[in-house]
Amino acid sequence: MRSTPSISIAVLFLLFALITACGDHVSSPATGNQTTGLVDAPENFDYDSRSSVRVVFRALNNTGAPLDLVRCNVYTSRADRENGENHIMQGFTNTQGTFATEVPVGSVDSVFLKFNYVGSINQAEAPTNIGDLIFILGQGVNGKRGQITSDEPKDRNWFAGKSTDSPSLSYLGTWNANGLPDYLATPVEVTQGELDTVNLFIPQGVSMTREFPQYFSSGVQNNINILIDTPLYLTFLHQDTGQNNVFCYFTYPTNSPPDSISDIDSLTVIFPHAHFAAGLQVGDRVKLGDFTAGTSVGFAVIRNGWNGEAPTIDGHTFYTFDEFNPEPLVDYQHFILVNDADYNFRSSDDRLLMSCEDNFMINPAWHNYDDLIFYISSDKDAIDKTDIPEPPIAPDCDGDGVPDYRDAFPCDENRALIIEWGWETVAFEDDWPSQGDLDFNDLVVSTKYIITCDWDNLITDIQAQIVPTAHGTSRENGYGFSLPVSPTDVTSTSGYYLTGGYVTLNANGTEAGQDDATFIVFDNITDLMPTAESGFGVNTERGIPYVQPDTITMQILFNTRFTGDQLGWPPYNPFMIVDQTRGREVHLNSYEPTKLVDASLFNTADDSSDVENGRYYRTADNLPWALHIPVVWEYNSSTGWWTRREKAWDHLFEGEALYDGYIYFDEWLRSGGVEYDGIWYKNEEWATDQEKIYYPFGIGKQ
Ligand SMILES: [Ca+2]
Ligand SMILES: [Ca+2]
Ligand SMILES: [Ca+2]
Ligand SMILES: [Ca+2]
Repeated sequence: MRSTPSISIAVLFLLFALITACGDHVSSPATGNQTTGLVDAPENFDYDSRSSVRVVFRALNNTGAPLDLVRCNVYTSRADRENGENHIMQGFTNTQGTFATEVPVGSVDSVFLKFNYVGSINQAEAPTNIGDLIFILGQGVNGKRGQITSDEPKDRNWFAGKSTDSPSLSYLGTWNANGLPDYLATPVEVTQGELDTVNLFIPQGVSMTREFPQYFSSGVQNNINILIDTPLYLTFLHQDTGQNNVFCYFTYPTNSPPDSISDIDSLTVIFPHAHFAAGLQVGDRVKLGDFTAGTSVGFAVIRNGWNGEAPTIDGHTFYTFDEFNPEPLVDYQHFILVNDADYNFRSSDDRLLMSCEDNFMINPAWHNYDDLIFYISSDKDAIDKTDIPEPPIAPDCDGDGVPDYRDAFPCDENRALIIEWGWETVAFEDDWPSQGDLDFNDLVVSTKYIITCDWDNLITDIQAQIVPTAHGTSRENGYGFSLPVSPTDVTSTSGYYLTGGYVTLNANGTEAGQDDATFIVFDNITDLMPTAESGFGVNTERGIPYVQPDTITMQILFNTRFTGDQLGWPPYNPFMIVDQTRGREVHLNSYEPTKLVDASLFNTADDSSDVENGRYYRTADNLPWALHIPVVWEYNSSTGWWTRREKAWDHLFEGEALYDGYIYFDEWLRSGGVEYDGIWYKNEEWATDQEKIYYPFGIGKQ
């Protein structure tokens, strides 16, 4: 059983710390003898735990024409992608249809990519260890259509259904082994303008009943009433469902609609397997037939009716007549039909857009009706468009070219998207230029950056969320970061926490006297996060109650716009200011100090910097004073606590050397980052001595 130090011992520690008034209280380190178990790191080792992958998004239509201003997203989990949250990178395609970016991937094995654009295969999962990822809309990653396999069939018995009636099936022709019709008509080009209309008709990830109540008002027509003899074609635009659906039509005299499913003689199969996995491409179309005036055409989707060889039918079928649908209590609408009025105004034929929802409904507001999307084309004015709603025109409130529905700031011309960089950790040793005890807990800071860009992917402002999670020292340390741009590029800075009186700011909140824009987040951790009466530092000692950290939120606005490559990426160039001595600043190794560093400290004690040659913050053995770890504790908004995240980094108990807690750290060093890269810092049994790694006392291991 773990023993708990008594208060008196803790008080003694505190007194000792106050008396010695130096950093770590555990056997104040003599220099040079702290590397037990450690070997040299290679001269050129950069300590960069981040792995990154280059991702190139290419948005093209079905004839290869580029699609401009399509939003591209990168996530590190499938759940984030499905929720549209925590995108680690976002950007818009340019006029060539391209968005290319470097993406930090930490230790994740795969990334989840998505175009916010219907009208093709628009999402993919790709491993992070295969080099550059090129994701072409509609074609998958690196030519591999890996994301188009169907889901396992889901439980089909949620509802018994109102009716066990099923019409018979009839066919327009044969199909291949995947269910692709042999009777496809000549495909048509689907232009960006048309795809934009489809995207406006069915924006990604919205509740259709909430956003577009006009599609659901009583009296809307979801069937096609033919006024003039015409052929009808159905053109495939999009599939966003795991179900292997069968898509069908049926006819009836306009003046004698069916009263029940048993009034429908047969369903004619249009697409036996309405799925990209069948080999369907955007623009593929089928001629339904030639229809005479006075005929009406309805549609039906048989949920998961493709059995791998042929269409089948049962009661899990959704119709354009709401009252035939299987939900037992309410006649839910599963289809949306809209009049593509803009196209019809310009064109010599007519077009209606149609989409459907293939899930059984409990609440329609939960659904986005984008499981299958088609358009229906006819001769001019051949279809009665009364009671068929029109989609909204695409408003662009701020006129930046990004329509409101895909502009994260619809009425702000300076902003169009948000990149939410994930939480990361920076951990410091504060004995610099002496090596110290290598517990790397003298200041531990979690950072999250929210980066705002305009339509051209240029950064307009950043929000820094900085959470000091621990300080295992008696020194009054501060924290800041710098950006490789001029202080005059900054309009304003807000949210910093300065109490020490030794930092001087310019009017725009950047630090005075700097060539690079420098931001001091806090200048004295002990004001921000005071040491408890019975403890030494905060959140580094066994038996001392955990202190919930505060979050400092800083807003930095730029008056010049920067690319991500110009500004760099979080955590930028972070540094600690030791014990309120402005010149004693500690950076990640090889990162340049700011102009206010006390350069006389370089190459003293254990520091072996070579300022002329850009060598900074390394010992003779190439050990660092600060580490950037691309994972973190996680804030749990329901408990209000920072809690352990599985596989995340936790800092060490006071005085425990990092290499004793994380047992593969030294192998990572020795190999110059080849061995155990991206995993040495995982707080898992195999990689750690759990006795040495901090856990929140009073909360316990989770
Ligand atoms: Ca806009
Ligand atoms: Ca905007
Ligand atoms: Ca230390
Ligand atoms: Ca310490």
